[in-house]
Amino acid sequence: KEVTNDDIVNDATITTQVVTHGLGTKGQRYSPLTQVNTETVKDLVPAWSFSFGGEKQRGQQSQPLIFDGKMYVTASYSRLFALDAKTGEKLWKYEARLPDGIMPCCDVINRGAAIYDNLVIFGTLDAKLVALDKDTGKVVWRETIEDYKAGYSFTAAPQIVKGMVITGNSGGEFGVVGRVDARDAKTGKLIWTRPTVEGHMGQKFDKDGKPSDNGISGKTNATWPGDLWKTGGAAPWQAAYYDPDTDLIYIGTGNPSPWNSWLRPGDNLYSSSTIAINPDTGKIVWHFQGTPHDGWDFDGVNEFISFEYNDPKTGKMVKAGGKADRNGFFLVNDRTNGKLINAFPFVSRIDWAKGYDLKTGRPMYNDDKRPGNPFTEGGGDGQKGEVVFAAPSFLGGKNQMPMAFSPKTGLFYVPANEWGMDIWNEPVSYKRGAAYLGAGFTIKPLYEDYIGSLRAVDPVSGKIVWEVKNSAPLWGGVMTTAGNLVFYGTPEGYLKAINATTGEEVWQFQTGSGVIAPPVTWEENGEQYIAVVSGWGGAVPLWGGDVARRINTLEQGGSVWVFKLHKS
Ligand code: PQQ
Repeated sequence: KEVTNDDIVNDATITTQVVTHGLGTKGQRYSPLTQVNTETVKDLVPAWSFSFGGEKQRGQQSQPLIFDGKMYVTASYSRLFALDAKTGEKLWKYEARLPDGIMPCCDVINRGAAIYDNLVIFGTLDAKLVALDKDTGKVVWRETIEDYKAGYSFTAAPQIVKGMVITGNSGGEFGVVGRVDARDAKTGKLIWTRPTVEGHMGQKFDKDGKPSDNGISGKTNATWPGDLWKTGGAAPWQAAYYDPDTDLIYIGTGNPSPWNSWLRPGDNLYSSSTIAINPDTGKIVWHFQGTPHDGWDFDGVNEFISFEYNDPKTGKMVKAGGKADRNGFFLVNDRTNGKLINAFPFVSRIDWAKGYDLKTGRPMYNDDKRPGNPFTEGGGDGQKGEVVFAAPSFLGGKNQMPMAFSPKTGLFYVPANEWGMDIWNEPVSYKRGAAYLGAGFTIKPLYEDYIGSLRAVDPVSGKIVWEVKNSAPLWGGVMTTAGNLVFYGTPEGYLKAINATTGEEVWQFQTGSGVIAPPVTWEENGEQYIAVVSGWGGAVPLWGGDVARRINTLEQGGSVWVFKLHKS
């Protein structure tokens, strides 16, 4: 049995499989399954667990895929396992041979694979894409995305759109050039490439591999001074999503390089933005920049999730997209043209801006919360600019962990974090393959009793309907179901189920290590299964400053857990 384009496009409603990152290419992470619901969830028990083994117990962020009774799940250090979805029995394993010099910024994680035809496709930390025969694990094709020695890496899950595999790249902390690529999923051949830093030319390739320019990303040099656009970052390091209705690919772009914003006056397009790309041409149809001229490492890579609502004033249905931006604001845009409809905080404290002007779509900055210019302040010695305290921290009101949207409740379920940072600027110059920040920082908690908070967010009213606080920062994705449940994991090791309308906790299970990955669900032979990967790691223990110290008792791991209802 092979995965077809229909399987991909209809993944959100086919309950026997999970063949896309996001439980559907729109990424709503909503399942219509109801067997596990607010009444029955108390009987949810483990069906099996599988250990990734090895000495390489590090952060595990993979969203498993399910097809034809098999699970395909990636693990730290660029590994991929095929398992029997019912028993957990190992069918095969692929382990990439990684060179010594890989440069992932934030742990050796991977967020999952894509599956198409007879292939399971995933990206490796040395910035390569590998397609494996899904039945044998044998390599069918392998392509290099970019040179890992220049700081490129790959951590995201690829997405399949119209038979193409869509990927971005990582490396924003090393002055790489962000890029979205489309490849023929069956052969790995490049179809188009779309740089996400203004000034770089995109290309489309014909059947014989002959390139033609498909437009420059904006005007050359208009928003970057001098040569800085050549190393501008804006890495789209998370998954792309696709809405068949608008026929647009939506992907977020990361921070501009370097972090020190005084070195790069201007908006620095298309950093920290949502961009909508035509899948046939690879051209940018619209962009919305959440943090123009970012000075706080507010990558805009957070997922842009298509949803519909009825405008309370006109009663008309609006084709919207929602994004819980790393910068602390929940942004709602018209997904046909990018126009900003609504912007409101989803965290309790935001220092860098007062809000957005809905007319212009631009943030209203608090200028005194931009870390100071080392060349005019802090003694003017050119070494260290004025330190400012600003919230959210650079790890964001939300980071890589994807939120979920329930068309049933009309609510987004957002894994948010409350923290701030001391941040300052320093001089820096670009050196290939070296960190390119020009900034220093220390993350600090805002509150004694919690950092994480799962929040039910109404995208129309801008209200937080309920929240469940968590001591450690939340770092795992969310799933919601027609059983009126919200599932998410915690660094403390729990997978939890919450009543989607009330916020009441109705179930939890201790997985033995921190959960920083999104759960999935499917059914087989009339039984609903729920799976999540467990294994603490990611950016927080590496970059979390005072917060990392507060939670340094958490243990690493590496396993998949699968649950179903206990039959009495
Ligand atoms: N990855 C994590 C993680 O997995 O926990 C957290 C982060 C990344 C960040 O906070 C980043 O800023 C970040 N930035 C880039 C980039 O700019 O290229 C890549 C990644 C990544 O690939 O994981 C992260």
